[in-house]
Amino acid sequence: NQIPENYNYTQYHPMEEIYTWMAQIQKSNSELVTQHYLGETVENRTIYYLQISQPSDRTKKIIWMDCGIHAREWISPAFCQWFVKEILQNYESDPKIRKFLQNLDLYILPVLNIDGYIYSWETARLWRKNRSPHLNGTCYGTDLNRNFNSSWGTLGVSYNCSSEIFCGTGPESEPETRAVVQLIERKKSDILCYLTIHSYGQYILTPYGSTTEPPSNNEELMHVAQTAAAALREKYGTSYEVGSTSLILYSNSGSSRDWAHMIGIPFSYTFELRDKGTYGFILPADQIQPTCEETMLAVTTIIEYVDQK
Ligand code: ING
Ligand code: ZN
Repeated sequence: NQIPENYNYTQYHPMEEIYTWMAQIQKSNSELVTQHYLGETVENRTIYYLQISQPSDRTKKIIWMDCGIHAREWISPAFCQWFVKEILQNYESDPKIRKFLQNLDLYILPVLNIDGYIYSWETARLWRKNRSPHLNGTCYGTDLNRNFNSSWGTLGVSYNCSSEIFCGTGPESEPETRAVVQLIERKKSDILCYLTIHSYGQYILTPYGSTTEPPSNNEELMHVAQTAAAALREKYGTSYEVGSTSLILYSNSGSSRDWAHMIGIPFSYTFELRDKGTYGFILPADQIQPTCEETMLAVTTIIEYVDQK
């Protein structure tokens, strides 16, 4: 397999380069990788995801991972790209990867909130939301992680469109949210695991954010996340806290992770990558590699576990 050699995974990349990277990855790994259309953003940009599947006759379960739901969390798209690179580079030599690719398809969405990501590069580094215009263009942006149909609009949200946590005008009011929902709904009986990658804070968050009532498989969800956090820590000693959003942080409604679990996807987690606030969203590029290496260990731990189910 060919990984485009000129791509620097230890730098952050503007959206144009990520589009080119996606096309190159599919082109040079056409046996394994397919680039699919997911939908369109508010500003009519195309959202793609990559499917990594080993050719096979059997129907396989799916691991979903999305990155870049929040514009300023640049380490998140960097991790999705790193993850794809690692899988393609190592699946032949690494028996663990080979094994789970026999049973599982990986669906990777490198950047969901493309308009916001571009805005964060070009205009306002700390932009979080998408770029939907409201009140005749006097304020912009819905928090996509408050826009899903999971107790929408009830907790930890704002109805004011100038707020960072504006939940939108209704559940799934945003095209970016609907793009994810349509695909996941279509595939949900095959999806084992839903991972959504954010920063920062160093947490693996379990459902739910919208209620402190634990999900039915809470013990297993917690056990797997703790095992993943332990694997992550092995690499550089980075500590992650594990628990439900509502219990260890604060309550919020309309998150994609809550929604995914509520529609029946058993393993649903939010990752909050490095750091704990020293640099926050502006994580220096020299931390991309260690962050991605350690996160890789956590994510593959989860994937190996759900593969054994
Ligand atoms: N954090 C997520 C957010 O949507 C979250 C997840 C929710 C964390 C509630 C804590 C409490 O806010 C980030 N960083 O986006
Ligand atoms: Zn976020």
